[in-house]
Amino acid sequence: MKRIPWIILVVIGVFAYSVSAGLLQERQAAVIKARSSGGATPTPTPTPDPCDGYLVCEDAEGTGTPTGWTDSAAGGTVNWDYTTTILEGSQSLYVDEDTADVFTISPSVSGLVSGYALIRFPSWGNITDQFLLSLTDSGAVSRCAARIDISGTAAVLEARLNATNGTATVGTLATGTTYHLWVDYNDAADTCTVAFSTDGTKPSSGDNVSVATYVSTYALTYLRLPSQHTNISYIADHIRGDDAAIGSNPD
Ligand SMILES: [Ca+2]
Ligand SMILES: [Ca+2]
Ligand SMILES: [Ca+2]
Repeated sequence: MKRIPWIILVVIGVFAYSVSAGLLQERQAAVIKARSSGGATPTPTPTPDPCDGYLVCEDAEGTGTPTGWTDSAAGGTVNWDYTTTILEGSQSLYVDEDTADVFTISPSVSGLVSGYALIRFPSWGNITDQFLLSLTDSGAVSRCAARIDISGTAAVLEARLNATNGTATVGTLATGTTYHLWVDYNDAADTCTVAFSTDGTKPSSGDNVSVATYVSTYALTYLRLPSQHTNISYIADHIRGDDAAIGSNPD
């Protein structure tokens, strides 16, 4: 038998080694891939989100008018970066006379619709029946609202459902105090309820509650913080809106 030249044996040997080394590398890569994809994925620590579940949630902490809000400054100013008196965090909203700030709830909601805000009056003059916080329909008509009557150093609130007013609160508000304010439209009960407190506990009845009753079925599209009179300006913060009741000290 003819002998195979040694050089050919060397070439065959090198080729076989290369192929086996390549296969080994591929196998190792596959094992590494399988380990990395099959291993336990680290679970990130959840960051508490105070806005979870709310349809409207604004603390005025960013710069300028937040997404979803429209400023309507007919004769005054709206300042979303107010720092003269801060109700919470590092900035608040200041709504000056003859202005309004409107959040568009999309899609509109019906059933039980609630609004909440921290609110404080630096100063004021006498006014009656001025809208403060209201839930309005797609035509921007106020359907369930908190209205304020100011006389001297004291103010009272009244609920208004469509055009029907509830009895004004016995409890009064003053300048220079921060209040928690709730407005609830309840379609099933045909009521609009306004409540306020200084400690964050939501009263369901008593001196600081006003209820308006009117047979109604409204879908609500906007949460408005209006200031429609030259005698009223206020600071607001921690603004919430929801299609469920907002209770005491909401997140
Ligand atoms: Ca704030
Ligand atoms: Ca801001
Ligand atoms: Ca109804």
